[in-house]
Amino acid sequence: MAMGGRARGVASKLRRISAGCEIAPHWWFRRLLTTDLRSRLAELIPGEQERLKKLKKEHGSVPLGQTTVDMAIGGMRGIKGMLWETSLLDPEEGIRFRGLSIPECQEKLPAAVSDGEPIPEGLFWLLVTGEVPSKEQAATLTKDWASRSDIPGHVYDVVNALPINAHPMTQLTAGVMALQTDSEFQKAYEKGIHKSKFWEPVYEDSMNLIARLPGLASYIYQRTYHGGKLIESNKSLDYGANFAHMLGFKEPKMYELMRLYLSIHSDHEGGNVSAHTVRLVGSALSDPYLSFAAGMNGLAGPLHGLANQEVLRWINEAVEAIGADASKEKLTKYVKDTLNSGKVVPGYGHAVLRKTDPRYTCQREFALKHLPDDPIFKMVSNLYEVVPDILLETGKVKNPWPNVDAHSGVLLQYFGLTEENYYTVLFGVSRALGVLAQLVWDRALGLPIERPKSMTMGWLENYCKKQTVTAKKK
Ligand code: NMX
Ligand code: MLT
Repeated sequence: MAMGGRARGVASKLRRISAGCEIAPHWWFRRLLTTDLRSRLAELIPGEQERLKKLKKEHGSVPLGQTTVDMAIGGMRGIKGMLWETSLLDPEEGIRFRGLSIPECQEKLPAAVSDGEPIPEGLFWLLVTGEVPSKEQAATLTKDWASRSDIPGHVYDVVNALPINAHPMTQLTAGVMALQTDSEFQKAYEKGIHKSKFWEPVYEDSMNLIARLPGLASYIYQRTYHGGKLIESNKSLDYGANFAHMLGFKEPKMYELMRLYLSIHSDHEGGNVSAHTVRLVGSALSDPYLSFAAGMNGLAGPLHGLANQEVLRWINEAVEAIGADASKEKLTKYVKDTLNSGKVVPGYGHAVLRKTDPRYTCQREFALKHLPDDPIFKMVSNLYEVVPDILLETGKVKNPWPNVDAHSGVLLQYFGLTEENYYTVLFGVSRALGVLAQLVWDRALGLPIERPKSMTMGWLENYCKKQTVTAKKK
């Protein structure tokens, strides 16, 4: 069997070390040997704290750009105002998780099957440490999460108190709030924990929450759509496959889809609504459950995570109205009718991206590999041919290209997960990986409470008048 990229890297490093060409730094061996994420994190934190201190001391007053009135009234677009370590978004190239693009993650991170998709455990290790984990390190996380995954009975009671037709995202946030009774951070804070140790219970809460989300989310699915049958978790499966299993799917390709899905939706730097909300709420030292639930309420908005549900509904309506094999002319009319009725075209556009989202591209590649002849996939491809030009014609849309949500529904539907109102819950389970990895670092780095300055219209008007007078005098 061919050696994977990481194994080749390790082998060549070992060769260079044993040939005396290179001295192995002690941390390099530790990095390979430590299979416990918390220990590895504890090793990394002091260095990162020093790095931040140095950055602040040496460059604290370097300006990062100018803020304009447009930015202040336009959703703070373009303001560089946050530190976020786990990922960085380039408008042209898309997301990089700790420096790795999606194809690089697919190549380097551990997979469950040969040439398969990365498992979320590997991605989480990468997000937390900045290091590509070994298979053993990722497997330790699988076990660790499985051991933390039991859900207290009252959580089901809280979810069950909601009517069956409550939106699955409402059920999810209620369930996460019910899990909060187990918060280690809250207990430790009440006991007077020293702030240098905040990250420890935040790590424990984050790991427990991530471990319990698939159980909670799959219960919501079973309860809402399949009569409430609880499928026991299969602890021999990895996180993504076990989640698919608890949702009631057995097809190995669905396991692969879930691994890919949970990996690519995890993080999209810090400014998006869900991530920024988790950061903001966490900055008040609200525990990870409170912070994550708040972020999920933001993800539930149709301009953010709920767009995946909107996309599939919109596509299914198109299939009904004009047929799955509709001509480009008919599709064009359908898209224009959507715009003319004062709605957005779901799954298209982005606040930061200016090219096709690589998360769309990798899902397209998955479809080309596993469902090339699916008529709905073909419609998604045909929409790609017509939507961007129509959006450009409006003269106002800054990014006419598809985002992650334009493609996810068609894949899920193909494998039998047809209930589109549930899709944002999947997004939420994945988003936990990124925002909670960062939340641990927020506390480890001692980031302060967030509090940007706001202004009234009157304040802005006066300020701008004064600026104009001063400019004229000069
Ligand atoms: N369909 C119709 N109009 C659009 C679209 C679209 N897909 N995208 C942007 N516009 C409009 C936007 O509503 C605004 O109009 P107005 O001036 O009348 O208010 C104008 O174009 C300029 O907006 P932009 O600066 O291009 O986009 P902005 O950064 O404000 O918003 C989104 C970004 C993502 C909210 C927007 O593109 C959108 O509403 N897309 C459709 C919903 C969607 O797919 N959301 C999912 C995003 C990804 N995610 O998972 O979170
Ligand atoms: C996300 O994944 O959070 C979305 O693409 C929205 C964003 O980045 O603004």
